[in-house]
Amino acid sequence: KKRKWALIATWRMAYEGVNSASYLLKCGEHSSKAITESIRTVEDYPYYKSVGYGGLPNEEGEVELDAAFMNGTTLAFGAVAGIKNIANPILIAESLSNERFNNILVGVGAEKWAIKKGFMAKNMLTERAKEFYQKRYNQTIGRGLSPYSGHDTVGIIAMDQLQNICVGTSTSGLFMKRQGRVGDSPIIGSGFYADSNIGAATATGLGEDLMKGCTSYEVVRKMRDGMSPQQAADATLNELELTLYERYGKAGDLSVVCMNKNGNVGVSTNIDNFSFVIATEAIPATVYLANKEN
Ligand code: SD4
Repeated sequence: KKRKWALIATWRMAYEGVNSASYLLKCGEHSSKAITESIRTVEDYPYYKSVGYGGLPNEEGEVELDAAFMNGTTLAFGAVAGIKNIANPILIAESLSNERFNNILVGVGAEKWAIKKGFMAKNMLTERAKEFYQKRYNQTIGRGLSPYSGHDTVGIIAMDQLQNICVGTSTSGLFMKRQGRVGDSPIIGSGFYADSNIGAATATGLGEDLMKGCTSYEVVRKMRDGMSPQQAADATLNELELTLYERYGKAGDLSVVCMNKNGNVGVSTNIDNFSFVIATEAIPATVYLANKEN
């Protein structure tokens, strides 16, 4: 069935953003606007500990953020990694997607460019995130356990009424990540990919494992080769998980959401209670849960 417009997003935290973006799409706005506005909403909300303002700090106690944007009609993309003290990484990523060169900027270079372009500087570390950091530090590193768990990236795919598909991601990455660590979220093909002639995908979970499978590109490739969104999402995660088990005897958390050019969606995960949000002209923004296959 062909949708007029559609949105799908990772995690419940995307709900408010998806809800407001659904009005934009209903009014005929471009999907790029739906992505930047919805992700900006998630970034600005201080209580989401894994994205934007209020995001959790790295090992050194600094909030370093990753974000990306891709326009599936032009294949233009932009991304920032390890950016500090800038209010909305998604807006910087989107603006970089309009450049012919220098589409991915990291750290100081990304910050300089953002300031030059007039984006807002902001201290992204909140007292609440500091407290949480300390608590989690004591519970994990303090007890000799790995801190690298519990991490959510917002990834949103939007198709507008002219069938333009755009995708965006934003995250503070792995909790306690090393300074300068870059995850899958700003890496084209891994954390996100969009081609309006085929569809789009975006991933969340352990970046180091998601990158091994070029997860988002693989989902889109499988849809190009004829799979439905659900088949493509399942097959990609099953194959990746199998590969990881073969080589390492284990796999990190892996989840993916995708959409084809008709606005039909698919979701796959290897965890329980992976929440995601869908909105189309037929269903208002709704939160669903997916579980790993047995
Ligand atoms: C990362 N994939 O930086 C991100 C984190 C994430 O759900 O998505 N967590 O590895």
